[in-house]
Amino acid sequence: KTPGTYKIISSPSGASYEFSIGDDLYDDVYKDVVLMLYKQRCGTEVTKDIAGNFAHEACHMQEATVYGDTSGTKIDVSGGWHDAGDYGRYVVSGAKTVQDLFLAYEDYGQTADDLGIPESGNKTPDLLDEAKYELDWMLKMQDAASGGVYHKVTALVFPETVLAVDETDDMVLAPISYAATADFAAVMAKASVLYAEYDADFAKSCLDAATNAYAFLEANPDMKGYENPEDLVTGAYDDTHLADETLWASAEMYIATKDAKYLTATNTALDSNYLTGFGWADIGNYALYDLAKTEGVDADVAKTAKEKLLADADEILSKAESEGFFTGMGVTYPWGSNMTITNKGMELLAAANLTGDAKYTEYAQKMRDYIFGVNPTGYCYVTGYGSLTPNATHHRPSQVLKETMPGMLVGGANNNLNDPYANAVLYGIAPGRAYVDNEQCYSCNEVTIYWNSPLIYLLTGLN
Ligand code: G3I
Ligand code: 9MR
Ligand code: ZN
Ligand code: CA
Repeated sequence: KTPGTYKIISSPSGASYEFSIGDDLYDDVYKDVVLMLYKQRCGTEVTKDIAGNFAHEACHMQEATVYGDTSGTKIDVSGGWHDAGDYGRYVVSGAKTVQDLFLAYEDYGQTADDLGIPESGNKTPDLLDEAKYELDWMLKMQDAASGGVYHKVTALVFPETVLAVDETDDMVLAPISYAATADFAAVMAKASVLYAEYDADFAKSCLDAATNAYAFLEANPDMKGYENPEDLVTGAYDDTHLADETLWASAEMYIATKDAKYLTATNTALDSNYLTGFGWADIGNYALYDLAKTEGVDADVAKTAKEKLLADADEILSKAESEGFFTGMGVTYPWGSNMTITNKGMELLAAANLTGDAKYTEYAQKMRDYIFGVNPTGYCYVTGYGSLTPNATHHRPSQVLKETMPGMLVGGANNNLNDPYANAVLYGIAPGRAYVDNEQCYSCNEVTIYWNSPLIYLLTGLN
């Protein structure tokens, strides 16, 4: 209980890594994990005073062409965050990131205006400022005529290992997708509620855009999941289960407007075969949680949502209790397992918020501890922190600069060995140990905005 730096020495194990006891241990890492999003900003100057060597001039200012369009029409879709170690900008992963920031702001009154972004001190909470950077871009990704939202903007292929300003290939807008449009409708509807007190005009444009996107969903109920056209080989974010996307869009439209039409849609969606989760693909919990916690929601709907979310959280808890590292991952660590685990932490905190039961919080803490080193590899999976920390991430700016950007959560253990390097060096290794700190191992050592964002939620809540 006495603040200080310690190690544990035992026989026959020897000495542990040094560790600290204190009240403010997560303050620095919190700021860095948030600032990672600023440093991923595209289409604007990223300044040296904040980003150090990761500063850059406005990148990816090329106007984009809609895939397959030969008319010569070019569209300005500058802005948003680079998704990951690549420079693509994808709507579904961006929406998850934004929603996590929204929840951190909303659930814990995280109104800090001093996190060190250019908008700090402007009297708007920095988490909302950072989210708005992505929302402004998302608004450009909507086709005004149909309301549909383009799935992503990237070049046709992933860039070489170059800085953002040096990816000068033509930008292509992938076809409109159902998932992108639904996720867009959901976060825009929620934005219309959250920004009302800070920027009424912006809030209004968010609701208009959400309404227009929702109309697209209604007009295209049978649209199939997004698939990359053959010659467009950047991230697919492909998902064939779209009932959860429909649920999320309907729920947020209902919450934002209280319109009976969206209540009916929400009820219909709650009866459908949707998937839970706080991921980029399985996202039903975003709807369930907001329906369960928001005042003024129809009582039956709120009750159903709460029961379903708690049943899911209890399953996470019981699996977690049965394992040595308390994550309940079993023998499958998929690509981005650190997101799976931080998402579980989010869900447990959501359950704690709905019930006041400290058991959920205790296990949410264990999810955080796994990320910071209580795991089978001993790595602290956040760059720049811990005794053993990733130093060779699949993150193009870090690779080119030969310096690891701090505050990035890597993907972590992945026993599906989804890249050649992992296949070569991790074959046969136990699932939770299937991790290697190597730049080539993009299926275990890349970083993304939506792996950082559930960590932001978790750290905000636990703080
Ligand atoms: O859904 C199944 C689940 O049911 C199963 O239990 C689990 C274990 O096998 O697999 C799950 O599917 C995985 C899916 O992600 C959803 O988590 C796939 O195995 C896995 O291959 C897939 O990986 C995704 C990867 O792209 C390849 O599509 C990652 O989640 C996703 O984060 C990653 O995203 C890339 C972008 O495309 C491009 N930018 C970088 C980014 C991060 O690497
Ligand atoms: O760099 C790419 C990374 O962002 C993606 O997550 C990953 C999977 O889609 O693909 C990476 O790009 C690799 C490509 O798929 C295959 N050739 C090697 C590329 C990495 O150097
Ligand atoms: Zn860029
Ligand atoms: Ca601010």
